[in-house]
Amino acid sequence: MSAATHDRELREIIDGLQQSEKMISPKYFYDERGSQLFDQITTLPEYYQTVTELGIMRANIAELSTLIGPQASLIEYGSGSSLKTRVLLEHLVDLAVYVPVDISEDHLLSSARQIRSEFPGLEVLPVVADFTKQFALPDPTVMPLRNIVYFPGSTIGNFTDDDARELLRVMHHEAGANGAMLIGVDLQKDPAIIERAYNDSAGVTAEFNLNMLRHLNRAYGADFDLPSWSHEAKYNETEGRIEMRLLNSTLQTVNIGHQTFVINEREGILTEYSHKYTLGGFAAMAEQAGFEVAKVWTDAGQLFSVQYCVRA
Ligand code: SAH
Ligand code: AVI
Repeated sequence: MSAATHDRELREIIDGLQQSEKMISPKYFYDERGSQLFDQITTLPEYYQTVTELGIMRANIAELSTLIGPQASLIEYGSGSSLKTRVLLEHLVDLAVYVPVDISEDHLLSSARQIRSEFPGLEVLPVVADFTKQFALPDPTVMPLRNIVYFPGSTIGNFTDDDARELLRVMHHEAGANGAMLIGVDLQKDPAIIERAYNDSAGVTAEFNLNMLRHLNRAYGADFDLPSWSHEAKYNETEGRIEMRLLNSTLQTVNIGHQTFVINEREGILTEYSHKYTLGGFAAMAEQAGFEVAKVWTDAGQLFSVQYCVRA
């Protein structure tokens, strides 16, 4: 990471801690350990999202492949371990290039190496970037016929509606006139199912949440007293979202950069929203960003959806 990026991120973290409710962006979950913990989450029995999305992709891959067509450029936002992408890579016809974009540098680069070894004929051009900021896309060797922006996992739900619309607008621009977006969108359902997915019995989500403070201590020189913090995830029915917080149990002083924060006993830090959508609600948001939802696939239980969106 460049010194300029480090300074910008440090300012952003300090700014979040200065808000009336302290908050830190969920992108700070993802150092190498955070990415590994997320991979573990995807295998938990309570975390229905990954297995359901994978099932939807596998069940509909022939239709998906026809819609995407040959010689596309596949640009994936927040690619992580590119698990679901493999279904696409195995079936898309003459893919021109795969561009995984992720903030978690080491994890992205080792995933890209792995993909290259599994798909030797495919050009793989990883981009280490924060996709909420401007970043340059690499030039592929083979000219693609169209751009497919791929955004699986319902990572869109980690943004407020305003920020999500803004991100979708960027993707709309990236897709270009004849391109498309393929996006995984988690759906509203019985809140008990959702809360269980973020309060797993093995405690992996709690570790994932707490790892954010470990990451801030290690990479940004903070001194959070780790044993004082615990995990909380609650579904807010009014907002249709999980709200994840870290809760402090003992009054402490935390130094980061040149700032000092007094954090009270029982004070929390908001670390993540995970919005759950209705099909209509997501379509309206996508429309405001210039997309028309052309096709929606769901599972039998209507837990999750995969949506193919084109320019309206
Ligand atoms: N797409 C995968 C991983 C989802 S986890 C799946 O569906 O299973 C979210 C991923 O997005 C992580 O790999 C994380 O590192 C990445 N990420 C989160 N915020 C990001 C940001 N602002 N810029 C780039 N990558 C980000
Ligand atoms: C990446 N993102 C969509 C996950 C989610 O479900 O919101 C991150 C996560 N947080 C807790 N568990 C998983």
